[in-house]
Amino acid sequence: MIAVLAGGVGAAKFLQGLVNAELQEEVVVIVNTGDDLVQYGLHISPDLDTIVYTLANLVNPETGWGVRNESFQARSSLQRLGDNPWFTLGDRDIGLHMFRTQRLSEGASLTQVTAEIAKAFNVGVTVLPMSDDAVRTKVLAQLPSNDDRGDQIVELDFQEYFVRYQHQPRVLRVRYDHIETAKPAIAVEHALSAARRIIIAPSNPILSIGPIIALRGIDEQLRRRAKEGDVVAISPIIAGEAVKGPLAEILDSLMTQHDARTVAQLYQEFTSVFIVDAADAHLIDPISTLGITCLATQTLMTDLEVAVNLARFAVMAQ
Ligand code: FO1
Repeated sequence: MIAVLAGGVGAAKFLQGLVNAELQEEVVVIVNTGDDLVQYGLHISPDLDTIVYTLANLVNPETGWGVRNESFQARSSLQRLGDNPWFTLGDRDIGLHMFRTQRLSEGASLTQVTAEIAKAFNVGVTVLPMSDDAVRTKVLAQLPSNDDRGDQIVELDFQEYFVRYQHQPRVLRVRYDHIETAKPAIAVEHALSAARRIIIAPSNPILSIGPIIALRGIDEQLRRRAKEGDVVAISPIIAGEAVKGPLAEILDSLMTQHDARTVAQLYQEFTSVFIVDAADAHLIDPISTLGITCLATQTLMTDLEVAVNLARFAVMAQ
């Protein structure tokens, strides 16, 4: 079994490579739910959904999230009613959130509902939310001076920071609300001990992977598996730039640097092998001094073939 720790879009592309790599091995993906939110009473799990839609070949290729060929009638109704829906939900996508919300209200766990969704969408991997408890990522941010609240420092819910404010505000701190009391889902702990290899996908280490590692006991499990040489992480930074999203700015703000080595430092205790892009081959030596094996290959997943090659590389890397 191969277990993958995953955020949204970057992880989903990597998983597409992994399922197409014909490895004849079970794949279990453990997904961040710190980005989850409730909108219009609906429980939305963006990272889980991005992975399901991508593996079901239904994802919108332009955005990397949401459903392709969507309609937005519900959104039009909201606008007519004077609402300002800053979080875009397409009609088909809303159906999925309605199902999840209904099943949760009936007492099903997020793990159960996610399994039902993955089955209905014919996703060939086991998709696990990191926890059945609500952990929520909060971002302490400096609002821009042209904002209504003008130049203030405020704590934002993750999607407010990411979507409403278009990840423009400077990030001063990130915390995971309820992390002290939340438990990892039981299936997550089982997967991490049963997997012969654990791969940390090229996702944001602070916003996407951070909440998973911060769950009680997961850090210990990863430390132990890393010592045994079983954990491989892939850098989401290439030549000092994030492939997608605000990672470079966040690393700069919180760690004062934003190259692949900065990410390797964050994963130092939790990983045995760190994969950087060929463009960062000059970082192999500096990263090796952290006590991690560092390897370089093409990590920018421009098409499925590259994703398949990267997945094979990560599975074999030692
Ligand atoms: N990202 C946006 O930039 N704008 C949106 O309006 C938006 C809506 C949305 C709806 C459902 C969903 O599953 C994802 C959505 N995303 C949107 C993506 C999401 O905010 C982020 O990609 C992840 O949370 C970060 O991994």
